[in-house]
Amino acid sequence: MATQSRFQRNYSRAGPFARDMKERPVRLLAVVPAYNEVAAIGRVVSSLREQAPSFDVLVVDDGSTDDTAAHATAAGASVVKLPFNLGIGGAVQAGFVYAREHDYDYMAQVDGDGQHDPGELAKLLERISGEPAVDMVCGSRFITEDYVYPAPISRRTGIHLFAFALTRILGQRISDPTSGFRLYSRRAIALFARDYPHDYPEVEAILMVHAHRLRITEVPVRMHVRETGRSSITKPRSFYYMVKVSLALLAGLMRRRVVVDSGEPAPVSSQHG
Ligand SMILES: Nc1nc2c(ncn2[C@@H]2O[C@H](COP(=O)(O)OP(=O)(O)OP(=O)(O)O)[C@@H](O)[C@H]2O)c(=O)[nH]1
Ligand SMILES: [Mg+2]
Repeated sequence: MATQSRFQRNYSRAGPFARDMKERPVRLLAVVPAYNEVAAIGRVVSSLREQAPSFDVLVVDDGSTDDTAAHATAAGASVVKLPFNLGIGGAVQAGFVYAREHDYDYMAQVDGDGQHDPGELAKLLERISGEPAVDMVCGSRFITEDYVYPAPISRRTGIHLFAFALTRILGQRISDPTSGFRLYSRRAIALFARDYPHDYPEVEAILMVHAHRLRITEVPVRMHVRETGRSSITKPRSFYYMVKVSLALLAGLMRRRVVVDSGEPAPVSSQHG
């Protein structure tokens, strides 16, 4: 069934997703990074089109060696085919660049393995347009106590460790920092189109949002476990994941960034001579 958030219904009053009579409709894009997801991608695209029909759907085929791109096209998605495998970060950043170049107002990120439920995008939309305004909304599996995400204890422990660290750093509760089910505002799209972590990017991206003084929040969602394809976090890669992401967090904390508030002069100026 097609879900429509309060946000969408409000904007619908003056025409489909029109903010008011003068402004253009709000443009929504769902980006699906996909690497060898032939078994799931058709279903993911169809369910996005049925359950989140206000979103355009872009599959970023990350150099797959199977028929992921063909199945995505057949199901009705636009497809950007990367010439070789960049990894999740590169694939998602291609989505940010596409969203920025095509002037989208909000971009959702949805996994191509069927773990996320497109029907729940309505919740994320509702929150991003609510008060106070935020730039990034993450779907979290760990907010409500009446739902236990069926992940191995080792995986959950890793997630909770990063959640603890980010909660301390940001000064607000972050419960699911590895979730790839996210919605971004224009400001977040612009930031990540310029600079997005390439390898296991989700945790580091939250730190970036904080460092650039954008706002983030979470909403509770349910997720399914991956049933087909191959996870990027295999057993041998788990150790690398923990070390790499921990180091990235430390480096991110030490990194100097030019942060500009609206009205401040440009941080870089050019001179003749
Ligand atoms: N494995 C893998 N996935 C990629 C790559 N590039 C893009 N992706 C896609 O990125 C999304 C997230 O990757 P996953 O491996 O599912 O990461 P995850 O959801 O944290 O891990 P699982 O819970 O084990 O599925 C999926 O839609 C992948 O198809 C890549 O180079 N390797
Ligand atoms: Mg997954």
